[in-house]
Amino acid sequence: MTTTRKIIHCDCDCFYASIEMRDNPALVGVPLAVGGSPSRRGVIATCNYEARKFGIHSAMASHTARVRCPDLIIIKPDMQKYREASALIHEIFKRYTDIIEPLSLDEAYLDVSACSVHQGSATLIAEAIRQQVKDEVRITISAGVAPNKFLAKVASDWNKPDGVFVVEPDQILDFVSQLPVKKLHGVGKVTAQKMKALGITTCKDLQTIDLETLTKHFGSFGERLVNLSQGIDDRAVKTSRTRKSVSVENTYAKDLQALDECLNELPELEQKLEKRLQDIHGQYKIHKQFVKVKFHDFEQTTVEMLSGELSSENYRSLCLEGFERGDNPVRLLGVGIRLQPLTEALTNTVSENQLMLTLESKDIGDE
Ligand code: TTP
Ligand code: MG
Repeated sequence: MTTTRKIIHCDCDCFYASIEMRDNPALVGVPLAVGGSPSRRGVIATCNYEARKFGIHSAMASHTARVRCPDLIIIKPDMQKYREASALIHEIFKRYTDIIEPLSLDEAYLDVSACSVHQGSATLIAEAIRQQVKDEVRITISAGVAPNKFLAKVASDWNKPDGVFVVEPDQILDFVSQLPVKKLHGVGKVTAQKMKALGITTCKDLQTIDLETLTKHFGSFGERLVNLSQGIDDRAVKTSRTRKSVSVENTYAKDLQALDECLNELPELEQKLEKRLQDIHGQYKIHKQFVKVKFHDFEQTTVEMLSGELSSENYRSLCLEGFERGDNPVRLLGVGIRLQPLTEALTNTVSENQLMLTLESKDIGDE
């Protein structure tokens, strides 16, 4: 059964950069990025739309960004300011509904099905939110309005920046049919490539493939693909996120015999973990780090410690402790972090670095 809801997905435009332009008008109209220093292997957190014309984007090395646009101004992130703006925006959301699912500091789903303001028109509510953010926070926020989360998220990107796009229930099939499969949640580069090989590039193509074939190629994701390709998505807006930890692990073809061999594997695992964290940037603050060790005899142990950041040194000492518990060859190593949702973090005072799960946190320069 499908549920009909009124969902708004709100997403600020070039969030960190918008705040910086708001606070320093000299930065308006010129290419601007927020991120780490090019000279210290820094990374771009975001950039304004002028800078995007040069092909600059989030997670790009600041050095590369400078090469693409020598006039680019790069400023250090000021997380405190961004958190304050985020809290103000959240207050505006709360005027319309309590069913809010923040995805990051600048982005949230709102379920306004039960809201009676503006005759219950989600379109008018979205416009009111956009106007209030403009008036009270002095930045722009784009919105997508649709009967479900998937379509609302795609829609908020449709008329960015400073835009709104509405998908009415009777427009769903037309809207979704034109979408490239890459727009589907869960379809990354590899899956998109696999689909391309099967002649599938848009949702319209996907609609013509039967469930059996999709299951054969994409496993249990097949059923979800059938639904998404028709614009069906029954996920509710969740007010408190349930994810508690993120981890990556590796089972080795040949057991690791000594502690040194284990320590040598850590950098690769940490890199993988950082990659996973990019997907959920801004949603959580790091609470703990842990290492999991499974020994040759299948005994397994997990060692953890309180920590607000991803520290390689911590992983080394956790690994040492774990290894010593078994003192046996190791067949599997894992590294991970335990998380607290940002909603909790927003109400606590948290230290500067705790919220920054993204790459740039490691390389903040001081230009
Ligand atoms: P986004 O909403 O992904 O990007 P944006 O708001 O800068 O631009 P857009 O107009 O396309 O929405 O991310 C919100 C903020 O999160 C962004 O301003 C900076 C931060 N961020 C990072 O620190 N690292 C990243 O890799 C990304 C994607 C974002
Ligand atoms: Mg944004």
